[in-house]
Parts: sequence; C-alpha cells; structure tokens
Amino acid sequence: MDKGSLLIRGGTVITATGRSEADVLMRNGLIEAVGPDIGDGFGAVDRIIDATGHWVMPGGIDTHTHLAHPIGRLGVMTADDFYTGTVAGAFGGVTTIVDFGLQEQGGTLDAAREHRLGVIDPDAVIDFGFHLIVTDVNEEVLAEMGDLIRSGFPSFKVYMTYGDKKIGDDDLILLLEMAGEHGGLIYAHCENDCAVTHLIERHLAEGKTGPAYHATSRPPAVEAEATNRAIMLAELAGAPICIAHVTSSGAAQHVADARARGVTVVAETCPQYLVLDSSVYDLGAGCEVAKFVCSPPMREQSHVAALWEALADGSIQQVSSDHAPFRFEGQKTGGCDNFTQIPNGLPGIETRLPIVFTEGVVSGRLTPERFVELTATAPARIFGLTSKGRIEPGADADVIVVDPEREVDITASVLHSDVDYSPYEGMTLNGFPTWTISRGEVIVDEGALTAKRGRGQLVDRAPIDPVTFL
Ligand code: DUC
Ligand code: ZN
Ligand code: ZN
Repeated sequence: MDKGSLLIRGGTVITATGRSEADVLMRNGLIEAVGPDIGDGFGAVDRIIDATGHWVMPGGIDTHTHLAHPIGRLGVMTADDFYTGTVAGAFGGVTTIVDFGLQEQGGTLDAAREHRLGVIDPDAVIDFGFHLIVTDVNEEVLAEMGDLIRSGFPSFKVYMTYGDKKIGDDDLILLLEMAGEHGGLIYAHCENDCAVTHLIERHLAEGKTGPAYHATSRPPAVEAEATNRAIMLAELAGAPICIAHVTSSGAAQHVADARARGVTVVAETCPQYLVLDSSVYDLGAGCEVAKFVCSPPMREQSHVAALWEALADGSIQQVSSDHAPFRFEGQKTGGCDNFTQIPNGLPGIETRLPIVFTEGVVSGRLTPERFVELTATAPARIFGLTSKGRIEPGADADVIVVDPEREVDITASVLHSDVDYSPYEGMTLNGFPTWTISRGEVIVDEGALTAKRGRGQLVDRAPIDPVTFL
C-alpha cells in the first residue's frame, strides 16, 4: 500500500555521528534518501516541508515511561493513558516509547504481554514496545524468557525495592543468568530495600512525616549500594544489565568503574536529576513538595554536576524520562501528612528532549550529536529497536524538525499530559519540535495534533547484543 512521501528540505540534519546541510526524503514510512538538494531524480512527492533554519533529527525514543500503570508499593495508577501520554510525547518530539507490562503475582510473563498489548494498541499515537516487569520468579517464568526474547520482548524490568513488586538477590541472579543465555537484558531499579524500609520507619517514629522527608528516607548510599550489587551480580552471571535512573555520583561511579573493567553495564539518567536538585524538598514548602516526590529523589548539586559529566564523558549512555505522572490535587495530596502515601513519580515525557536540548546543547554542555545519541540512537541500540534512532536510508522515517531558537515558557497548560502541574513551571525551554514525523506521517504539524488515536504500532525488538549495546 502506498503510504505517501514527504521531503524535508533545507534543514541541518543532525545524527549521533555528525551533521550536514541535507534534505531527507521519506516514502512508505521509511527514509529513502538523505543528501544535499534531493529533487527531481526521486520523482514527485506528496508534501514538502521547508526546514530552512531548522535542525532535522531522529525522533526521540523514550525507553522509560509509565502510562496507565499502577506504580510502586502503593499501586496508584498514573494519570496518563496511552492516548494522552503518547500525544504529550509527540508534542515533545518523541516518536517511540518503551513502556512496561507488569507480571501479576502468580501470573506468567506471557499473560502480562498479552494484557498490556490490549491496553496500549487502541490508544497509542506513536510506536511502542514494553519491558516486562518480573515480580514473581519461578521455573515457569524463567522458562518463558527465551521465547519472549526471540519474539521481540528482550528486556525485563526488576525492582530491588517496592513492596510486592520487589525481587531479591536470589531471583535477580536467576533472571540475569537466563537473560544472559538468551540475549535478554535486565533493567534494574536499584535501591536497597532493607535500608529504605528501615529509614522510613525511623522517620515516621520520629514524627518526620511531611513530604520533604521522602528524600532523606532514600539517601544516595541507598542507591549506590544497590547499583553496585546489581552490577556485581550481572558480572557474576556474565550478563548485560541496564541501570535505571541514576541520580547520584556514587551510583554513576560504580557504573563507570564496572565499564572500565569490562562489565556489560549501561545506565540512564533522567531530566529531573539534571535540572532539579534537593532544594525542591524544602521543609518549609509544605505539601507543594509532594510534586517532586519520586524515587530515587533529587540530589544535591554535586550529584547533578557529576551526572552532566557522566553524560558528556560517556559513562552514562542515555536519558529517559521515567514519566510517571500523578495529579497534584487528589493523587499527590493524599500524602500531605505522610510522605509514604504520596505516589512516586513526575510527569516528563514531553519535556525530556527540550530539557536536554536547552540545558545540554544550548548551554554548551553537550554537542548536538551527543544530544541525538542520548535521546534516540543509544536507547534504540540498547533496547533492540533496530529500525529506529537513525536518519539513514532504510530506517523508519521517525524525524523531528526543530527550530533551535524557538523558546517555550513552561506551564502545565502548554503541555499535554493529563496532570495539573509541571515540575518545570517557570523554565523557558528550547527544543520543542515544529514538526514531529512518525513513519513518514506528520503527527504534530506546527502546533496541531494530526495523529489518529491508535495509529502507533508495536515495534519488533531484536535480542540484545552485549558487545554493540555498550
Ligand atoms: N520511581 C518513580 O518515582 N516513579 C516511577 C517508578 C519509579 O521507579
Ligand atoms: Zn524506577
Ligand atoms: Zn520508572
């Protein structure tokens, strides 16, 4: 079937490896040609976009989103469904997400896969995959993993804390061994559960119950210890591992040290840890602080600086959003008097690219090429999205066209998530796309949504290659 053609003319094409003044021709959902002055030789096109003065980059890939998902120990449902969440993503330049499918206690991973597909497919406006969250490890689950990996579901999320979603070290070793054997990847939320539980109990016993105490109940050592343990277990098992949301210099150093000694470990951080710090947990700010409750929490400035260094020097390989949106009124406010009752997470799918663009590229910390690598090319490589994250002939035509000079003042009302606040209110951000293009179709057209609900497709993902994914 002819799915049409589109020529993006006159922009600066930026990829992870370089930049050039070039046109990009897309046909039938794929990139057909990239080069200067593409014209008559390729025949007529359905539409031409004049990208003069714009940067043409691979669409963002966000491999850490929680849409319509019961989060953490409390199991509160996130506020975005797969329509509002992916619409927000499209406006923020995201053309693919990798979300999560949760294994029920006593259930199989295959049942989790089937169920989740049924939830996502009718609603998503951009392409999608999902990691399977393993919460209950047994013989049957271990036996399923090989087939799942070979059928396009190569990554498995584990929580080292979070109530009944937590798995212990004994199970983590088994999962790592099985993943390593079959080309899978374990993706780990690393916090020491015993320490978190102990510190929460101590805070409550001392009457430290307000939202600001969330942060002191999960200090950096809690994260660094679990990160090191997960890496060491992966090393023992000879398996690759991806560390979710690194927030602290200690955890980042464990990743860097392990990579230097040849361990197949990669890591992500998230925008909130790059532009916010522990000052958001001001004891005097009352319940407003609940807006910033996420796990791990934001850290002091020395950690923020260490994360930027790790992004620039390559010891952290990607930036995902960990989009876990909760409304302030009615969801976050449920824990104004007891921080353990605040659902953990921040909205961020729409602001991820603009934050990294503004604070990374515009501020001179990252090259434009590194921006593309961190937000699209590396996530595709790490999580097996072989058709995405590149602008080259044969790749999926997932492209954003950005006017690097255009600024947007952030308020909740200019964003598209189904939440009543943004953690970034008051910031001015560059890097929002003028056009977002998914498989050759313009889905955001100069501020207007042109995508149909449910047009997004499941992405076939390849097994992990532990050599190239580094
Ligand atoms: N941390 C959060 O704050 N929210 C989503 C899940 C997580 O690990
Ligand atoms: Zn997590
Ligand atoms: Zn998460």
